[in-house]
Amino acid sequence: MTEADCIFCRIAAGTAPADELYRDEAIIAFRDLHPQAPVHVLVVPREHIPSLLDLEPRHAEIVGRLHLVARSLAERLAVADRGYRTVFNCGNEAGQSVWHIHLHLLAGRPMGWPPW
Ligand code: DGP
Repeated sequence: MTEADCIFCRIAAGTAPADELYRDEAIIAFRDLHPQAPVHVLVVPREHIPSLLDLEPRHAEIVGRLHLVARSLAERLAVADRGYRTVFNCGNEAGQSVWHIHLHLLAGRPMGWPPW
C-alpha cells in the first residue's frame, strides 16, 4: 500500500471526502463511515504510519497528541462526562482494516467489556 492508495492519506490531503471535525498541521479527525456508536470519530496522524508496529521513538509526541485531540473532541461533542472509549486496533486479529494508524473515539452508548 502506497500513500497514494491510502484512504486516510487522501482524506488528510483533501482529495477524498470526510465529515471532518478537527485539523491541524499533524492531525485530522473525522467521523467514521461505519459508526459503531452514536459518536464514532477517528483521530489520525497526517503522517502515513501503517500500524502501531511501525511506531518509532520519534512518534511519541504525535501518539500522545492523538489522545489529547480525542479528549478535546469528547468534550466538544458533550460525551466526556458520561464516558467514552478510545481504541487502536493493531493487526488482523484485532480487526485493523485501514493500514494507517487511527485512534477510535467511541461514545454515546454503554460499552461492554471485554470487546469482541
Ligand atoms: P480499523 O478496523 O480499526 O482499521 O478501523 C477502520 C475504520 O475506518 C472503520 O471503522 C471504518 C472506517 N473507514 C474506512 N474507510 C473509511 C472512509 O473512507 N471514510 C471514513 N470516514 N471512515 C472510513
